[in-house]
Amino acid sequence: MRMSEYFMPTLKESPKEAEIVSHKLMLRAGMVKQTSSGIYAWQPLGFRVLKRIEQIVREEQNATGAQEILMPTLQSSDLWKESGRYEDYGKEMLRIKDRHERDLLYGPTNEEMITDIVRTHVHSYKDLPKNLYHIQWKFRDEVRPRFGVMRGREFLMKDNYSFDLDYEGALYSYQKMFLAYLRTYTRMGLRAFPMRADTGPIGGDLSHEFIILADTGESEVFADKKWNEVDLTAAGLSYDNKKDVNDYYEKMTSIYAATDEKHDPENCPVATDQLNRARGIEVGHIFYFGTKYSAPMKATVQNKDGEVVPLEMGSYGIGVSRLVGAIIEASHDDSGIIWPEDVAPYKIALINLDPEESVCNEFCEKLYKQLQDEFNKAPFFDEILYDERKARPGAKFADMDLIGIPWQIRKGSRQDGDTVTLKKRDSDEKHEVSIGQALDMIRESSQLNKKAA
Ligand code: P5A
Repeated sequence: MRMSEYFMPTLKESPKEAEIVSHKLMLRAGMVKQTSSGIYAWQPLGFRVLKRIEQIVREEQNATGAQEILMPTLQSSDLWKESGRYEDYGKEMLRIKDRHERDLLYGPTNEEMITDIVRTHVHSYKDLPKNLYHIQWKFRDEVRPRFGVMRGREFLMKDNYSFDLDYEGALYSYQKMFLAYLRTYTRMGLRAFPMRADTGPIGGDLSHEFIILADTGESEVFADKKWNEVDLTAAGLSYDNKKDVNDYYEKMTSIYAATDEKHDPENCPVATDQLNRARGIEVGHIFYFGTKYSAPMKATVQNKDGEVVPLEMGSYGIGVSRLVGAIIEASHDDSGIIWPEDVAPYKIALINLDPEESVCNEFCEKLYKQLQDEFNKAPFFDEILYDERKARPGAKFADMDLIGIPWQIRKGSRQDGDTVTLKKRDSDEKHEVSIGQALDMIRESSQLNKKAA
């Protein structure tokens, strides 16, 4: 993408309405625009990051055997009356009437709708287990939408729903998701801790939140200091090996960590001096709730003995749009955002410092094509941002640091032949090297090798 043509409305100053650093940086980088309270339009740079996060979530879900579907944003109130949640959900639910005066609502979550879909088609234990997910916009009329996309009213969620014959099967489904979540956050450059949590309006009594630590986090969290050393990558395990999945889950959940709702200072199993107290952002939440929806909604199957039993269910959510803000909270400096490579809107920035000088300009134009040929996967995932604007070098450096592109190649007319400056955004290291050496250094980075392969 050529910066001279790009729609990237960056701002020099932090807008007054933004209270936390991720919100400030998202506005300054021109990623989003608030269109009403807690509702955002995603501009090109922000949209690309959102799509990258969505794709990582999708790949990790598919790896577990979960199947992607798409349910609508608008739902009929009838199903919610069946489950009993229509009244319970209160003012957070946006209620709408159609021209026939029928009650609709903008879905805050989809337990009812998926239960209805599954009860229509699944009637035998032979059809189980099933795990279905979608990535869809939700609406919750939050009392206090704030912190930009972090607590929006309209927000993008990945939600899936598992259906099993019995408790044992449901627990295995839960544990696979637990593992998949750790892998998902790791790929985004995050350390997300699984913590025992309250279930709120979703229900059930087994639930974990996935929390990343940040001073601006909305929940207070308590965790055994042992967590500082724990490997959260969940690497090397197969989802098909029930015992391995179970052992890993048992190991991780045996180390104490809880959010404020679940932490009981009187009965905390960890000594006070062994306990870390911090603030955290909830980037995911998983629930096992058994037959809470299937029983009242009569979603049943026949078991091996011919008995009709309600389905055992769980649901699993990841805050896809919240993650954009959460990653920035975890990864920034005074100059701007530092994107982890796999979620960066572009992997490589080429900064042409003298677009009006013909030798420099020709070099950069040729290099731009070469970079696109080597690193682009598909046109949609164009990896190269090319700054060929006629602007001061300082302004160009500041913009590239603000928007956080991981690899930056600078070329000016004062540099001989094929010498360029390669800058790494995260470490701020700069290397004066030949373009060949610069590309070797970029290729050595494992993620880019994978993409280019
Ligand atoms: C699980 C999937 C549920 O809704 N039903 C389907 C269950 N869980 S949850 O904890 O309420 O939400 C899942 C994740 O969505 C994100 N989230 C939000 N993101 C931005 N703005 C909001 N207002 C908001 N509310 C929830 C969180 O990351 C949460 O973990």
